[in-house]
Amino acid sequence: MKITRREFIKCTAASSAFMAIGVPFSFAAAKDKNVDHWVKGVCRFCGTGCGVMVGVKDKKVVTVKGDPNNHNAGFLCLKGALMTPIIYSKDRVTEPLIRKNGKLVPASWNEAMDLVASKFKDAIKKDGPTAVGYYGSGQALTEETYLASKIFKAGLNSNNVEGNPRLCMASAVGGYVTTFGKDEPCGTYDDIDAATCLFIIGSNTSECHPILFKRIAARKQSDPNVKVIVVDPRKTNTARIADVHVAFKPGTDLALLNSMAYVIIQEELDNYRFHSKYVSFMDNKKNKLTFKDYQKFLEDYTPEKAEKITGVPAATIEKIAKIFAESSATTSLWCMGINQRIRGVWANNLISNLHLLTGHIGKPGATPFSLTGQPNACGGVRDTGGLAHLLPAGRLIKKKSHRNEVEKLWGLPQDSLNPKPGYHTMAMWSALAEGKLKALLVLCTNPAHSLPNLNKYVNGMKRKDTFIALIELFKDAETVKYADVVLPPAYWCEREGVYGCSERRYALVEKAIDPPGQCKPAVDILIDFAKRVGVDPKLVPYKNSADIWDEWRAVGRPTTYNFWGITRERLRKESGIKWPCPTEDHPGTDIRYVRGKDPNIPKDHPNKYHFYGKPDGKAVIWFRPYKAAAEEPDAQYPFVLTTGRVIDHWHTGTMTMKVPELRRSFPKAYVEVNKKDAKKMDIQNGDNVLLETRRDKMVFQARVSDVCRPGLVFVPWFDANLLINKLTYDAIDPGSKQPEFKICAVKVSKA
Ligand code: MGD
Ligand code: MGD
Ligand code: SF4
Repeated sequence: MKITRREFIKCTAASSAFMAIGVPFSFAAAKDKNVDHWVKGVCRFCGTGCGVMVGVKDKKVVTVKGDPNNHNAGFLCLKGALMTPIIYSKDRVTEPLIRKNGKLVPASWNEAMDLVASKFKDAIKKDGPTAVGYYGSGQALTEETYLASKIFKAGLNSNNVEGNPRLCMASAVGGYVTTFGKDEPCGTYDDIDAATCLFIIGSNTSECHPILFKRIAARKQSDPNVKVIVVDPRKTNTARIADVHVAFKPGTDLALLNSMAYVIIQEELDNYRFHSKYVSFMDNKKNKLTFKDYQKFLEDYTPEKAEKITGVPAATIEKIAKIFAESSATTSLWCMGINQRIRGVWANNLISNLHLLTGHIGKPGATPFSLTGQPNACGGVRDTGGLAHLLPAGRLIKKKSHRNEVEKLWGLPQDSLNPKPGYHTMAMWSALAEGKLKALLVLCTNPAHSLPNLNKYVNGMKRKDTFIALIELFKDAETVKYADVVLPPAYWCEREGVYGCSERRYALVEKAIDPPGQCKPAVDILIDFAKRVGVDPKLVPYKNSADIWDEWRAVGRPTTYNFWGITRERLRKESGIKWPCPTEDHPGTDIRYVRGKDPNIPKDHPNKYHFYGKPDGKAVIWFRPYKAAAEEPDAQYPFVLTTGRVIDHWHTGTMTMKVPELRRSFPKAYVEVNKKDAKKMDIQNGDNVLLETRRDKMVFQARVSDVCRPGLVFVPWFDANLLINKLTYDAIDPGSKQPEFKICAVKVSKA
């Protein structure tokens, strides 16, 4: 089905109109006559993980439509529907490139891989295994991240395995693990359809998870009693459908959430039967405390006190707390407004606190649901243990019993895995800047654009005595400028592998076409790398990515992730399966931690709820005090700068800028300024505005509106010509090590 220009314009016009309320369109109804065959896959972009069907004609991808059998029921947003031109962009890297005399020049695979291997071997010989590392992505396939992590941790004895999920989901992982003892959400997208209150905090769902927003909007339309609360300092498109939009002072979520808990208890809306049986109470020092202690802790957060911190009227805090607690089923959804903060883990805990306090958990429509950003941050990186402190399926590097279990599964001698966690992302890029890390393999991420406080880290990338091998799709990606070798990968549907989205759903991306030129699947590149660098061949015995999947199933089997039943054959037939899924005839799991729903809980378990991640089976309500952002506004830098996304661009724009329709809708970054602030500074729409932080300054065109609350400015970060990350701050959450992209102090003036 090749869509004609006329049909497309009709579709996009309809889409844009629908997009205003976030309702996407479906190509499903279009005729299929110009397609030879359809191949099943998953959208390349966001963590919603929509199922797609890729239309192939004459060995070329000609179109993409929504998979009617996946959770998206055939719908896609524009980014998903318009993926085709990206595949055929003239800017693809189609042959290996190596830097000679400062310039990247074509080389054979052999020459390029020999160079990469020799640099890694030299670094290890000179400075030991911690002088090398891998920096990956929540967009790489599960097989790729699992393999890279195994090659470095088991093959090279280096735990320097990180990736962009550290910039994204680390606080959510920290939140789930500290509250429930296990990572990943307990509910699924189906909860949206059953919720009577949707509490959306720090998520612009409409632009960043459009197909889920469609579901939220549909739910609200279906029942007038459904209430939507949006907590975001900007009046985003998501906020437009809110019954209550709380445009509070950025960075004050902790005070607001504690205050909601205070009101819930004060109004006797807590579920005592639930929390007295299934919850324990703990302070920051991990002292076990009581419900009474919790009440006392919350006295610092009466609505009146919280009003002073958050700028939200006490009556509004009371109102949203009551809606949250009184609804028959509340689902919370959150994303980067919560995670990208120096107290991101705490903020995650406090959202779960509200669910544990009210018992809004483990029932259809009632769940604390962290939205994942990337299509495979959950399945690929969090689950396979593709971070510096993790081993596969929730195991920890620091735990001897976990290491020993993995050693056995990987056929390694006992106690051979390195017990010391490697560098987390920001430490890794600092180590490169300081010359401690000598050689880095980078896959499917563009750090020279996406790291915070960029100047500092890019200076490190420029060092002559360090080596970066980059596996990258496009010549014009910012990081290519600093790479010593660039290796050409097969893209998305040019190779096969699994993606795992926000709702624990694993789905297969099937190969539809051959890659262009000399491009190779990353799995092949990694295996070649392992062989040349001297990794024991027994560690990489795979013939194809399906072999890696089977090993990964076996490695997950002894854990509560247990997805043994998700075989490749099933993935080919079904449009995704949600783990745990212990056997081949198991349908997958919607609700975790509830007897009869979660296969990890024996049918005869005495308790209905069992939080098996914790030794006592109880989830934790944490006492987390309010703490301000790392860099609050002051007299010199009086505004807050926040950064985020727009609907039509993906991250660093390397892919979406290749799609004319998407590029046209947002050709350039801009700065959103509140009307009242603009008036005071005599700034009109389209004027040049200078933004200056303690790290750098840059000029953007103004968009004057009431989207940002006064005192806040917003810049989208997709534009490689206006790298806003030169201005952002790299303070990190001490628990999750995730940077505070969402808040820094800035001076704003008319340029
Ligand atoms: P952001 O725009 O980063 O997107 O998805 P979101 O987190 O929804 O930030 C969300 C909101 O946080 C913003 O509206 C901002 O105003 C708000 N915010 C800022 N400060 C605060 C605060 O102090 N408290 C609260 N409560 N909110 C605050 C991100 C997600 O999107 C991710 S992580 C990825 S990796 C994907 N990327 C992506 C993309 O690049 N483009 C598009 N179109 N969709 C995407 N989907 C995914
Ligand atoms: P992407 O544009 O997704 O951004 O940051 P990045 O991961 O750096 O980079 C993916 C790269 O992989 C691109 O260069 C693309 O061309 C390439 N690529 C695409 N497909 C393939 C493939 O199949 N194989 C290979 N090898 N390469 C491929 C994301 C990161 O950014 C994230 S996840 C978050 S949540 C942060 N959010 C954020 C923010 O909210 N504000 C600011 N200011 N900065 C942020 N940075 C972080
Ligand atoms: Fe792709 Fe996300 Fe859009 Fe679904 S909502 S089509 S996964 S970008």
